[in-house]
Amino acid sequence: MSLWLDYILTESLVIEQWQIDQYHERGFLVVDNVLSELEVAALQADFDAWVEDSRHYAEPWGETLDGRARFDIESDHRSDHPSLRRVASPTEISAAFKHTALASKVAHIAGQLVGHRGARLHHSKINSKLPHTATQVKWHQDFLFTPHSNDDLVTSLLMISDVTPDNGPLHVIPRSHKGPLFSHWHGERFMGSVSAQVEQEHCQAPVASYGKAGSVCFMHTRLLHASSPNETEFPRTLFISVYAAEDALPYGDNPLPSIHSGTLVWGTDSGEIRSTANQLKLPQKPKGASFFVQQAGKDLIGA
Ligand SMILES: O=C(O)CCC(=O)C(=O)O
Repeated sequence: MSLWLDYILTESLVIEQWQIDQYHERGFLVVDNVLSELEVAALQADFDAWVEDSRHYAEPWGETLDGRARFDIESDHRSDHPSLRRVASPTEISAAFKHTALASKVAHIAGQLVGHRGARLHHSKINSKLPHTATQVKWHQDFLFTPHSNDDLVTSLLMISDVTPDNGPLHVIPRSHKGPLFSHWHGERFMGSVSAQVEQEHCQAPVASYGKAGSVCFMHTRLLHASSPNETEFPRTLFISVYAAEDALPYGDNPLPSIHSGTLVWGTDSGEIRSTANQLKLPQKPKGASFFVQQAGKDLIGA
């Protein structure tokens, strides 16, 4: 490598080696102040407009590439109590979200954590818990939704609002990425969550991940995680982008296909495929607007 190229690569590193080591050791890493107040404000403004829109709908609405709804609402949604829980692929309808997922420090840090030669965006979404809303996420591992030929995938969860220990933060099981992949099938149905027995045996010592708006939790794709409803008056809004090593070949359907899926966001494209040993049953894609319907046992597939 030339000295000049070496210099450019070193200068472009945005986290340090101890942070990369911590991510690999614990399976997650929280980095504060990844985005500036101005950058977060642009994301918040677009999101606020979608929440205002949601007051006019009683069902999921909008359309994404595969014909499913872009905006998904919780069962407690009303015009005077908005409960917009998901915006799928916001990069397609907002310049601010597109820039964040494809060209910001979030993408560059994800690239460093994925390692190897480069990283691609796989999909993105907003998960929102507005004040006093019921949305919860059951224990799961992301890789069971997005299997690839190798598991060098990282999920970045950018805090658009302040996330506190009380407003429904993400909970993770440190080091669980070093353990097995647990089936998310319950009998003949893909439910998008681990069994009650796995939860009992492996999910009893969770750690909350929280921080100021602009912070990001980077999470390994095998890490067990979940979150509870928001019973506070403060919103909890996350912009979630999933990145895969550029040499990881996706298996099965992308659950949130987008015109930006597969975009190289860091490093180079080697043209190679790398495989690691994993065994799992392919997921079912939800027929409804998002995986929340699968976890609630309300999806039509297999019903
Ligand atoms: O929104 C959350 O709290 C967790 C998000 C999550 O686990 C997911 O979308 O896979």
